[in-house]
Parts: sequence; structure tokens; C-alpha cells
Amino acid sequence: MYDSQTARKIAEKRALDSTDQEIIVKAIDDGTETVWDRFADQQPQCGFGQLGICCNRCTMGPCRIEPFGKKPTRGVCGATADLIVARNMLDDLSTGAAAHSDHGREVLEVLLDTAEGRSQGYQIQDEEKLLRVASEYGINTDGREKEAIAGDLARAMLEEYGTLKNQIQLVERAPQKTKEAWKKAGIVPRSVDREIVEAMHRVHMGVGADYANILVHAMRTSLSDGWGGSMMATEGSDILFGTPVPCTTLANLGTLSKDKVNVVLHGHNPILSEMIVKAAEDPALVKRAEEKGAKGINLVGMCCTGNELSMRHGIPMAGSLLDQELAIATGAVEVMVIDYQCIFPSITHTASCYHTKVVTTSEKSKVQGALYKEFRPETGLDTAKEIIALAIENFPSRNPDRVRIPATPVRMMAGFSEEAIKTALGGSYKPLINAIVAGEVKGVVGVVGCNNPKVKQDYGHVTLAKELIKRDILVVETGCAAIASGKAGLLVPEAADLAGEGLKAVCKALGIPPALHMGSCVDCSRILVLAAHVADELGVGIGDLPLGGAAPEWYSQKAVSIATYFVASGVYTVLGIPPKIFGSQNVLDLLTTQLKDVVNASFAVEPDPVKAADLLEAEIERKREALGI
Ligand code: SF4
Ligand code: MSK
Repeated sequence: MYDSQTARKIAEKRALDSTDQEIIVKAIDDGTETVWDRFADQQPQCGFGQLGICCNRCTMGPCRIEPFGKKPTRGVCGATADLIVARNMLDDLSTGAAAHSDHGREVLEVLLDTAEGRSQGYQIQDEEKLLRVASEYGINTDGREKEAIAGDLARAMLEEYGTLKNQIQLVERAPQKTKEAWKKAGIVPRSVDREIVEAMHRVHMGVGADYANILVHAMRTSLSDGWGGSMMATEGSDILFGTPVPCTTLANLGTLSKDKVNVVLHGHNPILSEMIVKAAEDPALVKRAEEKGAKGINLVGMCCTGNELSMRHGIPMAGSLLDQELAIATGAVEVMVIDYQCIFPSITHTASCYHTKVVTTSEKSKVQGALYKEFRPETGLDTAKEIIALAIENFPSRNPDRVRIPATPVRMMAGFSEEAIKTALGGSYKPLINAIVAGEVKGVVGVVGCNNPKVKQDYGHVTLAKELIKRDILVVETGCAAIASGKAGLLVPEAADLAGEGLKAVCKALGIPPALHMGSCVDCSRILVLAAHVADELGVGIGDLPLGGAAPEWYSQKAVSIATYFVASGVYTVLGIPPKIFGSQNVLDLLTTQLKDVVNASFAVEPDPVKAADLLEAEIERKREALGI
């Protein structure tokens, strides 16, 4: 137990945002264990693991390589540090690509079920996008019912996961020059499942033993995610639930309500949470909530399920990865509904300290101690209503003496899909290109990725975003990075006052924030599409554009895949958390230097966000100079 001054100091070290700090203090007072406590318990963390030079792939091991050139220099099988590092990276990346892509598959399955009349509560919301994407697939749209087209499209997209076609259609969206670079490097992705399965094959003992060859396949696998699984997750969700348009909502833990039934929607896939949004509007359930003494039902988002809902419905955003336990520690959450990804396995342990019930909904993502309500498309709305009813029944169990909700949520804008950005620009990318050519906007950087207890929560994201906009660099964001900027007040048009004169003028003229919320982790694919359109207008490759990427606080295997498909697509990307590759100088050289000759982009590692902004600005200047602007 700490005195209040010490608890406050600890909280200030853990998180940037004052509402997070407030609840960290409460969690400390309540004796509730959080991710930061577990992180402290793990110190010192294994140096071999951090360098990527331990291997636990087979039972001749586990093996580890001595990092200073002494023995052992090889694992029992003979693998070198180069090989062990490269295999570990491909393994991590493939896990991340699988997570995104399997999410995409589930969206497409719901699209197919909806097209064939088997789902409950779903409708095709964006017919215009349906027709547009269907035509990319060569599907006949003339005079046909939208359900018939959607059925054909869902089947064609599901085929992208298979192994017979050997060509992902959406790769055609990339500019010609980018595709040629991929072809030359042998990294054109063939299909989603094939690249991931092949990756698992290659990392088996006795298969891939050439680190460079392993990393080439890592690039191909990441492209099957960015231009395949993730892109299909985004497009399928837009067709089913609507393509986002700008909207204003609120962010931080203050979005929880003192007098309403609070339901937190946490995870990544919008297919169930979309039904929960519908269920929460059911007059019978609203009435039942009132009968239980609540003033209504309050839905808030968390992590990327939250991003999906903020983007399409303006549902308030309670927080990001490191906020999941804090939301429960407010004592005001009746139910936390989870689908999958980025959910702490200890979440039910946290909930057991309060009245919160955790509901799991995916057969893939069960958690011990949670209530399981299986999501199936044919009963989606019924399941959603059951979950809301459960939350209502739990409202009287809330102990008002243990509730603390921060006072002031912050306003934020979301909904900047690629289509919405184009609309905001007046229907064409020309104004953005003109502003870039004129130097008013020097370039664009995608700031994406997670939180990580190794970094003061949100410090990396917010500091980097502020530095970039100050230097007239437009920021586009997804995932927890977007949530961090939302909480920090950067996602409103008034934040343009923090930007350099050129970017400020552009934002003021268009009425947009200097940092644009483009969605969830799979929506990093929206950034790729935006880059492809701009490159096409200029007749260049993505690698020629003054673009950058950054993941200042990343933690997940999905982020390894995102960062790699950014680089493979031609976007120089700076990582704030060192990846587990420093045990191999050869792998480091390949990823940070030699890749430039292949895709005109590379990785960099820079934990200091101000120095990261320096690197990104220098790279943008390099690309501008090469373009002659
Ligand atoms: Fe050791 Fe080789 Fe087995 Fe890895 S694959 S655990 S390095 S023997
Ligand atoms: S939720 S993958 S912590 S961004 Fe997409 Fe945030 Fe990273 Fe999960």
C-alpha cells in the first residue's frame, strides 16, 4: 500500500493522461493488480529474449546464442543467431497476419450469411462500395440484387484465403511501380492462408536456413495481410456496416456514466458489437434499465472494437490497451464484452475485484472465469440483447461507494475513411497533392499501433504526433495511437493551432484536424489505399511519396506485420519499441539499410519520439528532393 502522494507519483510515471492517472491511483488504493504491476514483477526481463536469440522451436532445445561472440554460437541443430532471429520474426509476423486475416474471414462469412439470408440483424449498408469492390473482382453487377452481388463478392474474397487462385485481387490496387518492385523481389502475395502456412513450414527445424530468404517470405506474408486479410476486413465491414464518415464523439475514462448501465465493447471485430449497438436501442431494454434505477444504457468502446464503433457510430471511446483494467477499476462497468485480440488473460481476475461481468463471445477467445455467450450470425441480435439484459441485471450490484469516474471526457473526431478524406478534400486528391507540392504540407505519416507498459502510456504517440504536425506533416492514425491522440485533444479541428503555418492553413480551410482518425488496426489498409491513390495520381510508386510510418508504443505480433507491410509497400517506418532483432547484425542491416534498394524504404528504431520525428522529417525531405519538389 502506498500513501496518496506516492500513488500519484507512480500514476504520473505510468500514464500521460490525467484521467488514466486518476484511476491508476484508485486501482492502487483498491489493491487491484494491473499490467504495470505485472511488468514490474517481470524485471529484469530476459536479455536473450529481447535480442531475439533464444529458440524454443524443438525439443533438442531450448537454445540460446551468446551475444558477444563467445560459445555457444549455434543452437543444438546448428542454427546461428541470424537464423534464430529471422525465424522468430517470421513466426511473430505470421501470428499477427493470421490474427488480422482471420478477423477478415469472419467478416466475410457474415457478409455471405447476410447475402444468403441466414444472418439476424445484419443488412448491406454500403451498396456503392459493394458495387465498386465487386467490379474490381469482375463480378457482374448489372441489374442484379445487392444480395446476389454480395454473395458472389463474399465467395470471391473467401477464395483469397485459399491456395488455388494464387493471386490476391486487391494487390492490383497498388501502383504499377510498387507491384513491379514486389515482382522483382519475389514478394507478391499469393493468398492469405498460403503465406501463413508456408511461414509455419519455413520456420520448422530443418527447413529455412537462410536468414535473408526467411525475411523475404516475411515481407510476402505481411503483404498478404495488408493488401489481403486486413484490407478485406475493412472492405467487408464497410459494405456491411457502412463506410465511415467524419463524426464527433468523446474519449477517455470519463465517457463511463455515473447513472447509466455501462457496457464496454473491447477487442477487434465489429460483427457482434454492431448488433450490441442495435440491441442497446431496443425500447424494451431501455425501459428495463430504467426500472432497475438507471438513466439508460451507455455503450463505450475499448481498443479497436471501440475504434470501429467510433468510426461508424460515434460511440464514445473509453480507452486503449492499457485502459482495459482501469475501466473496470472505475467500479462503474456492468459488463465488458470481448471478442478477441489484445484482451489481457487476467481480465476476469481484475473484474473479480468489482461487480463487473466479463462476457466472451468467440469460441477462439474464451477466458477462464468469464461468461460465454457464443456469437453466431444467425442469432447475432438475440445474443446482443442477452448481453445488454445481463448488464442491466447487474446494475443494482454496482457499489456507489467504490465508483470513481473522471469528470471530463475530451471531444474527438473519428470517421476519416479514405473515401471521407477524399470527400473532405472536395472529391479529389489534387488539393492534398498541391499542398504537398507547394510545401504547405511536407508529407504524411501514419502513426499506428499499441500501448506498451515499457513506455509511459500515450507519451510516445502524443509527443510524436505533436512534433510532426508542428513540422507541417499531416498525421493519419489507427489503433491505440488514434485513441491516444483522441484523449490528448489532437483529433479536433482546433488542434490545427498546434500545427505549423502550412498545415494549419490547410486544416482550417478544410475544417479538419491535423491528425486524422482512420480507424482500427485492420484499417491500416485504408492508409495503403490512400497512398496508392496519391501515387497513381502522380504516376509514381508508394516508395516515392513523402510518407512515413511510426509505431511508437507497439507491443503486438500484429504490429510486426503492419510495420513490415508498410515498409514492403515503400513506407519508411520508425519503431519506438526495439523489435527482437538486435541479436543479429545481419538481420538488422538488412531491415534498416539494405531494404532501401528493394522497396525504397526501411525500418528504423528510435525510442525517443522527438528524435523519431527528426528521422521521419529527414526521410520525407529525402523523398521530396527525389521527386523534385
Ligand atoms: Fe535449438 Fe535448433 Fe531446436 Fe531451435 S530448432 S530449439 S535452435 S535445436
Ligand atoms: S488494439 S493491436 S493494442 S493498436 Fe488494435 Fe491497440 Fe495494438 Fe491492440
